[in-house]
Amino acid sequence: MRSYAVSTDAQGLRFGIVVSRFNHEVAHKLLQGCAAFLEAQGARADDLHLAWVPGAFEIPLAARRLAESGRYDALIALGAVIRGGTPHFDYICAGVSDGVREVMRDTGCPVAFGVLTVNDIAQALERAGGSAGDKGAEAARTAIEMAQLCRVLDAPPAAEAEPSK
Ligand code: INI
Repeated sequence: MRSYAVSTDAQGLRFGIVVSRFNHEVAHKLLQGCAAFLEAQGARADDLHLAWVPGAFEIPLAARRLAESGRYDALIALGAVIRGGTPHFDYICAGVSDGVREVMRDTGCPVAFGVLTVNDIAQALERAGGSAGDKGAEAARTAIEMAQLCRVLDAPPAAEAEPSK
């Protein structure tokens, strides 16, 4: 069996990051983890372009505009949706996850999903660089890996497009 190479090298890649301002403390932590990971892997700060949106529900529209621009190797969606006492949570979660999936499907641009869907603020903070990991950094890693994989899969049939042994 042969596999296409996995790369987490972000040198020379350009990323669009869409961040929901809602639950801003969590959003800033996710962004911090995301940007730190991208830069640690070789991305230039100038190649990380941020689009702030009011809430997670608005993420897909901004992501679609960025994807359609053709300027980015991958996008990253960040935010936190926190369950309240009404079904609102379910509509926001469905809107953002379906919307991001549709952007990927319609444009072919990878979009890493770093939107937390949690029961309370404590669960959100745990996942934004706390005891349960750093979903911002995880999304960054996914974006790099998918950008690199798409490059290899898109390459003309030549040595570099061949799966390695
Ligand atoms: N947006 C979020 O990003 N997180 C939330 O927890 C949230 N809650 O709880 O309501 C939220 N709502 C705003 C929503 O995303 C839209 O901005 C709003 O409905 C206007 O379209």
